[in-house]
Amino acid sequence: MAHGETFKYNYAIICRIPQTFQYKALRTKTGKPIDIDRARKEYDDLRDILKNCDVNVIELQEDENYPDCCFIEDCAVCIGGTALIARPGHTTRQGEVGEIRKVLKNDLKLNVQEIKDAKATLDGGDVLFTGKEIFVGIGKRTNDLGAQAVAEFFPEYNVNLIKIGKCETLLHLKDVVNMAGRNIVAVGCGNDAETKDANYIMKEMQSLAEYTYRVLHLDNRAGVDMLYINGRLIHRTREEMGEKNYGVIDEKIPYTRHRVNLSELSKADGSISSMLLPIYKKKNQMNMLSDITEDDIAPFCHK
Ligand code: CIR
Repeated sequence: MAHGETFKYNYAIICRIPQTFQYKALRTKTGKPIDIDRARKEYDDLRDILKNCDVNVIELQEDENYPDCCFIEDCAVCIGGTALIARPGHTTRQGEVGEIRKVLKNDLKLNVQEIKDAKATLDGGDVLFTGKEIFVGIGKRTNDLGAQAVAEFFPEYNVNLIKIGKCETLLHLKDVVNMAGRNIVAVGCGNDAETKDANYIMKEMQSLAEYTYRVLHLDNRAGVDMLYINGRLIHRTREEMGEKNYGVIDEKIPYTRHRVNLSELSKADGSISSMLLPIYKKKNQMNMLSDITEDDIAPFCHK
């Protein structure tokens, strides 16, 4: 991918929130009940922000059979014109990929790839693309085979594998690290256990990385929940991340910012990036299979 094309997207696929989300969404912490109307309002706000970020928003109908279907990021890894269909690590989510596959293949005509090994699991939320290389977290949702598939299907990038199984505070790698801009990695600490996990991830990333990045330190998970897209940063509200983090972002990020409250969706472990599949499709990218044979071209070849 050419340098100017990283973090540049022209489509974003999102998926509406089903009614079943309210009581059946997977949650690592069962605490306060989810207010579905508020969750849908958060989704609408994010959709409106995306529409202001120079992307064509493709909105999928919710599927009541899949309470977590709004967390579409976990269903595929899309980098450049290639879309690798994920194999979600939680059984209740595995069927979500069917609809996504159709859109990526038939509507967007991307180069869609499948992981053949039935034992592999891979959630998109475990894959961090820095624009130059890829980090994959192997833990609760993604296993070794799933991570190896990322390396296999994106051979043009250095793919670094990080074991996150022992990080109790992490469901996905991107709960703790996200890109805040070109070459800027944001990392989120928090309570003792969160800080321990964040320090471990940063150490691993630093020892594996082929490139160097600036690090933006934030002191809670809401602070690090962000998405860099088309030269803009979408992040959580001041109220959710606190004054200190908001001040750090104010000071360090000079480009356009959009704020979204995600407090209901985050009760089911949702994050900004989890809500969309950003895609860059070259205008005239066509997947044509040639049926020309050697015999057809032989008369035109001078030996
Ligand atoms: C789940 O447990 O699968 C959903 N409730 C949350 C998924 C969030 N995905 C992500 O951050 N990539």
